[in-house]
Formats: sequence, C-alpha cells, structure tokens
Amino acid sequence: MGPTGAGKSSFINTATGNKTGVGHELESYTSSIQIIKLRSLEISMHDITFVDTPGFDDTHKSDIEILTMVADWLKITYERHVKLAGILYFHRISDNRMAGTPLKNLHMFEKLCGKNALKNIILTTTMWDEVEGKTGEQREEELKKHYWKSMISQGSTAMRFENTEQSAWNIIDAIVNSHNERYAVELQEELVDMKQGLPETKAGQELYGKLQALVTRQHDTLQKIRASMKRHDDETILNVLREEYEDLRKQGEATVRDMEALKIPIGKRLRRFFTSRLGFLTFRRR
Ligand SMILES: Nc1nc2c(ncn2[C@@H]2O[C@H](COP(=O)(O)OP(=O)(O)OP(=O)(O)O)[C@@H](O)[C@H]2O)c(=O)[nH]1
Ligand SMILES: [Mg+2]
Repeated sequence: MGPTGAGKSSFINTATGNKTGVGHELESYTSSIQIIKLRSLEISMHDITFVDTPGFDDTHKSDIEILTMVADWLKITYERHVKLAGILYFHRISDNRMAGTPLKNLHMFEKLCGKNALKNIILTTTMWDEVEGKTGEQREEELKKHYWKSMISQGSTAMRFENTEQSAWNIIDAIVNSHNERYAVELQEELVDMKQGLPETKAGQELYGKLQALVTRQHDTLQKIRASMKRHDDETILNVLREEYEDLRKQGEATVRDMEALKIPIGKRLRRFFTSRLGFLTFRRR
C-alpha cells in the first residue's frame, strides 16, 4: 500500500520479473486490486501472493472509492480466514516534504492496520536513485524520528528498496523468514468480527473527519472568493476568481457525493451551497 506513484506495482514487477501494471504518466495507474501469484520454486521456496492496491489520492477515484475497494477485499479474504503475512507501505524518499498526500495516506494506513498488524509492516522507501548526497539518509532519519516513530516503536520495520530484484527479495524475505504471527488488520476485525459498517471503522472515521474539514474549508474559501469578486471590477482578476470558484464548487460537489456514499450526514445548508449553481450565477450577474 501507499500513495499513488510510490512504486508499489514496480516493486512487485521487479520481484517477479513481470512487466505490466506500472504507471509512466503523472496519472495514477493501478485502478483496482491486483493479485499476482508466485508458485514456490519459481523464485522463492514459498508460494507467495502479492496484492497490489491503488494508492489514495488517485487521479480517477476518490479516497472513499479506494477505501471501499480495499475494505471489500480485506473483508472477503478475512471471512475466508486468510491473513496477510505482511504489508509493505511505500514512501518515495524523493518527496521533499511530508505533507498533503503522503501524510494523509499514512494516517489512513495506520488507522486501517491497528496495533497488532503493525508488527508485520515494512515501511519501504523507494526512488533512492532520485536523491543525491546525504539527502536520502537525512529524510530517512526524519521519517524514523518523527512520522514513523510510533509505528516503529510498535514493531514496524523500515527498509530501502533499491530498485533491484535482489533488494526486492531482501524485503520479501524479511517477512517470509520472520515467521511472525499473522494478524488481522484492525479494519478486518471491525468489518467482520464486530460487523461494523465502513463509516463506523477507524479508517472510515479518519476519512469522515477529513471530508468534514474539507467541506468546511471549501465553504470558507468560496465565501472569501465571493466577497473579493464583489469588490473587484477588473475582468482579468474576476476571470481567475471565477475559475477558482468553479473548481472549488466541483470539488465540493464531489465531496458531498462521497459523504453521501458513506452515508455521512451533511448539513442541508452545506449541501445546498455546493450542489446548487445559485451562488455562481449570482456572481455572473454582477
Ligand atoms: N527513478 C525511479 N523510478 C521509479 C522507482 N520505482 C518506481 N519508479 C517509477 O515511478 C513510477 C510510478 O511507479 P508505479 O509502480 O506505477 O507506482 P504505484 O505506487 O503502483 O502507483 P499507483 O498504481 O498509481 O498507485 C513509474 O514510472 C516507475 O517506473 C525507483 O526506485 N526509481
Ligand atoms: Mg500501481
């Protein structure tokens, strides 16, 4: 698992010698859960099943759609008594800051895993060839000291993927050879054992909180744009503001749809604000 473009599919391809499923555009690539099976003795002594997931912040799918997809797969496999041997969580060491997408992804991932499964997680850094000098090591230290600290203290391990077959297998072997007990991820227990709906789970709640905050932020920004549109008469500025406004309004609409899909209550006032074109038309008339 991990953000879009972190190198999840590339890792599996490098390990298995497969050539498919890697993205080369700026857009996210893997759009559904992919299963890649490796029979014992092909490369390893064990039967290994790789599960490739689409990253959050996909260009085509909303976070809700991705979480629903991952949750469905985790639920079905757990109902069949299959537990994951380990989870690799991918992070690009070439990312120069830990904000927005990578951070949001990590929070969601932690919620989805829960405590027990953290022991079988390898925080895998990629894109080492994209960083120069000591930059990679410094970022790795920063991740271990700060963002990954609690996961590592609860048993997760950090490893580097150096984009070679050998390096991929060092990481896989760390899981296969550890003989750690297999744990259900918390989301599986919540969905199956506790019979919770996705919105009630910790991962669902994490997304819920994010959506609420997003709607409020969009609402505030739109209000500000509205006010400045009323003040400025310059056509160029107005056009820029109109574009920004329209962009936000579309995002707002999509967020409202996501919240409805999760059956999250959203205030009537906010729903009307995003779904009606009234506000926009009012500016046009000026
Ligand atoms: N330079 C460099 N490029 C890499 C490395 N690993 C992956 N890439 C490239 O990064 C891009 C994205 O890789 P993917 O494997 O498709 O990423 P993903 O995590 O599967 O992305 P989604 O399917 O969108 O969630 C591809 O163009 C890869 O060739 C690496 O270690 N170094
Ligand atoms: Mg992929």
